Amino acid sequence: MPDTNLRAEIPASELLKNDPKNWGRWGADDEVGSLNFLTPAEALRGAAAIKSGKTFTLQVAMGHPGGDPLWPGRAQPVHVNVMDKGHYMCGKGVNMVGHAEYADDMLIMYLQGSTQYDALGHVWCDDQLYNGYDARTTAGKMTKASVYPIAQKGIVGRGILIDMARHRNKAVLDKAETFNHEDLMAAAAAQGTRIEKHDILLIRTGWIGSFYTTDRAEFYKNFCEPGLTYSPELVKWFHEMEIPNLVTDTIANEVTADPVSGVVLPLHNALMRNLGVTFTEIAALDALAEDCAADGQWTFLYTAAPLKVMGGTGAPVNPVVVK
Ligand code: UVW
Repeated sequence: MPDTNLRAEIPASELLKNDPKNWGRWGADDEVGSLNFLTPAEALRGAAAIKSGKTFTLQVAMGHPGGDPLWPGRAQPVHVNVMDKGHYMCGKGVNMVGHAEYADDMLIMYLQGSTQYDALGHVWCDDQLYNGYDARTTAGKMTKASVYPIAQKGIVGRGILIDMARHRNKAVLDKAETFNHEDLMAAAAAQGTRIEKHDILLIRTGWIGSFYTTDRAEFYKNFCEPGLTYSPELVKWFHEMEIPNLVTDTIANEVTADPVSGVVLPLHNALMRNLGVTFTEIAALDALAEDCAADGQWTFLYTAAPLKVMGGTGAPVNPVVVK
């Protein structure tokens, strides 16, 4: 378990107090934040990055026999067949005229329990969500900044993959290993590409891939994922680059605990709550990264739409990339 209960010396709001915010930028009722940067022109810029038509899907398997990668404390999904051949064999199947039979099932899971989009209101501090919405609007069911408006809009634009693990000559970044925007730009340059304004930013650390090959106790021991680390300069960079969407192959898109302040998940507040950058977590990026390294093409069309869960704090998604 990460030490999420550890009382940091500095509250998140104090740490971030001088950082930019996009609140009000797209109106008092906005619920999709930086996705507003994804205009039709950005969809065309993404389409212009298509060269071969090769397609990749970025969701991890749901209900993997070895378990699914989850934030500590969240329970594994429960997948139950409520109708199958067994029901017919013991006379409990639903009989239909013409004798067609069927299988049915249900899945009980955390909405953040697979590759998923976070709602902009998913994490907050100081009793205020993205755009200044009152945190009490989360009670019972989110009535502001839920995942539903994100699902309604959909995400289409130019994606760029930065393979931080490859850049550091590692299969997987270490626990608690950090990087910043300058590292991202250096990795992009080493890949022979450049991060452009309004790019959908995909970052590979190798972490989620390692979940399936690492002993579970070892994976969760002293839990601290590798990832981006907070600094005012990093937030300024995201603000100026107008990044609409951050996609990573980690459970929470950033180093779990900020190594300087000890604050847990400060970028959820700095980027998601304050700037409205949408977060896509637990993405499967290994196959895409292999292909990008092989053909030298690190940019592509990225498309995604989470499930339309009304009032959801997040929702599963299977993004599609076309190279
Ligand atoms: C938490 O909610 C703690 O993290 P995530 O954004 O990964 O779901």
